[in-house]
Amino acid sequence: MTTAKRLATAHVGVAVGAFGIAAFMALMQALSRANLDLPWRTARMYYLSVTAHGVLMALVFTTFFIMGLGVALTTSALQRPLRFPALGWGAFALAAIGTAGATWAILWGKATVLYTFYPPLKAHPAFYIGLTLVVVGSWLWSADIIATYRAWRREHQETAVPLAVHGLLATIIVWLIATVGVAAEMLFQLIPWSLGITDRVDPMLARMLFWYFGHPLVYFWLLPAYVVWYTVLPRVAGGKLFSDSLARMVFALFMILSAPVGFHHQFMDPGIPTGWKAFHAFNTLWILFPSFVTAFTVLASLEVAGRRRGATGLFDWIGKLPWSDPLVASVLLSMLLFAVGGFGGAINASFGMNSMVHNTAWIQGHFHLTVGSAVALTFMGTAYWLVPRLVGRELELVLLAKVQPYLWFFGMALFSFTNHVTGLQGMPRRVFDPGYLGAPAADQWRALTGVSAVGGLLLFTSAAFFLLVMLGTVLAGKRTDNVAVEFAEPLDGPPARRTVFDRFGLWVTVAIALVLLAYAVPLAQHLQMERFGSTGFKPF
Ligand code: HAS
Ligand code: CU
Repeated sequence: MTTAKRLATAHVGVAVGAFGIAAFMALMQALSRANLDLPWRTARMYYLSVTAHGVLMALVFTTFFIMGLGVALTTSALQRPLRFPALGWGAFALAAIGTAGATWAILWGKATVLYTFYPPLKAHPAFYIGLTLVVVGSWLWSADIIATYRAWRREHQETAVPLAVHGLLATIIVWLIATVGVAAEMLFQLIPWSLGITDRVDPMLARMLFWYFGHPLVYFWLLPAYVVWYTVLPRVAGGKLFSDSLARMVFALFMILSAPVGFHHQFMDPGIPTGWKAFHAFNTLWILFPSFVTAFTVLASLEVAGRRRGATGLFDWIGKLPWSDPLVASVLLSMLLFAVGGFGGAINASFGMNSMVHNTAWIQGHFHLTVGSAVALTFMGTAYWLVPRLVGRELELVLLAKVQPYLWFFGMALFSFTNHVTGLQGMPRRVFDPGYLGAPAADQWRALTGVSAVGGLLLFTSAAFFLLVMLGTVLAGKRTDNVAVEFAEPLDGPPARRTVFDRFGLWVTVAIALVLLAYAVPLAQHLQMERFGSTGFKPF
């Protein structure tokens, strides 16, 4: 096993472990929402569990999986080892230590602040410092991938970088720009405050910094999934990538448009002028475009695959796709769910309509179709393809791996669609009491929350299948030498030389200019106001 493979395996291992704990928490929440009287059911347990679920799924599972996938794909596509293997291990260790600290704080009931950790809710310093270490670890990982790319570039001055690495570098650029915001929030606000160095914190500034980070964060999750859709899926499905340059254009657009949109999470917040919110709303509508292009390009690639498998009619290529392959099924089903989730995103982003859905169950419906399906289901499918190649063993318990994506799909459909509906009926998100403190509509919501709990059960079963397949493969899979990581070829052949899409410096410059345009004035205005701040609250 090469160092890169060992490092990638370690990352995926932590990711899968975090996923397992988080999935268990989710089961308890789903049952608790359906008003099932579990013996340990209290508000304190509920919020502890939701915090653990959100942090471990959305922040830990994703980040570690992306770091592992990044190492594996970069070294395979560039056909060279990591530039600084020790740095890679250092990054892993730092992120793992940080995760341990944050997880300890949550599970010991010292950080019941949910995954958005909005002040004035206050957590133990280990929570904030732990998550900061995860980010610092991811920065070191980014540096290593960039250094590996630059070493390759020195020897290939005019060649286009392999598409998978293009997408990963776009991911890293989005991430580096985004994390400036959360680093500032942690270092200047939350860490000194939780350590008792300052006694007040400005929640509005914290929310601005958080959402400056929080929206591009979702594309940090999504872009690696897109990398798999563009560069791995067409090959496994037996086709070719429909267009290499469209894919590069998509990644370039994400580099520049991911950040200047954060106020679409704060449409209902006071203190931000309406004009600036509207500007972020327009930018958000622009960023729908690269996902529409992705829907087109990936579907076209799948059509190519279906036709190469013998389809001749208008739609029979859909049936010809290998729907029983775990990777292909995971991605196709995640795309179907994402089509609905993306549609919901456009509604969220439409300034006025946001008032209808903000802080309702609609939002958890939305993000379980995006990060919980487009991303998480794609990552699980990717693990079925990648882990055997990392550990040199065949996939074990294949039947479970084939069924698992379908269980996830149906579970998520039941869970998310019902949450969209109850959200429109006004059911708030993040409220523990299933009677909603006597809200008259609570009876109306009850049947659908029951259905969503059934969805939760299916999802938990699906998650358990995934864990069994992973454990089985690593421990008992048949040894194999068939470990090559291979990528889809573009229909029109690989690009002859690097084009404008490969000029990362240019995209970074435009991205920074757009960030300044979208944030400099509202941030400066906010800082000029008299700010009183708030002391901390620890409800549990
Ligand atoms: Fe979002 C809230 C707007 C995408 C995650 N989002 C959230 C939150 C999360 C999240 C976690 O404007 C909650 C945060 C919290 O806790 O408060 N979101 C959007 C928009 C998009 C979008 C415009 N979100 C994502 C992605 C996420 C994610 C991706 C995670 C990975 N979101 C919002 C807004 C809010 C929000 C507001 C704040 C709401 C509020 O009030 O709090 C877009 O990027 C979506 C683009 C996607 C598409 C879909 C393309 C479809 C494809 C598949 C096609 C497949 C087909 C069928 C056709 C346009 C690529 C295939 C057929 C076969 C045969 C297989
Ligand atoms: Cu957003």
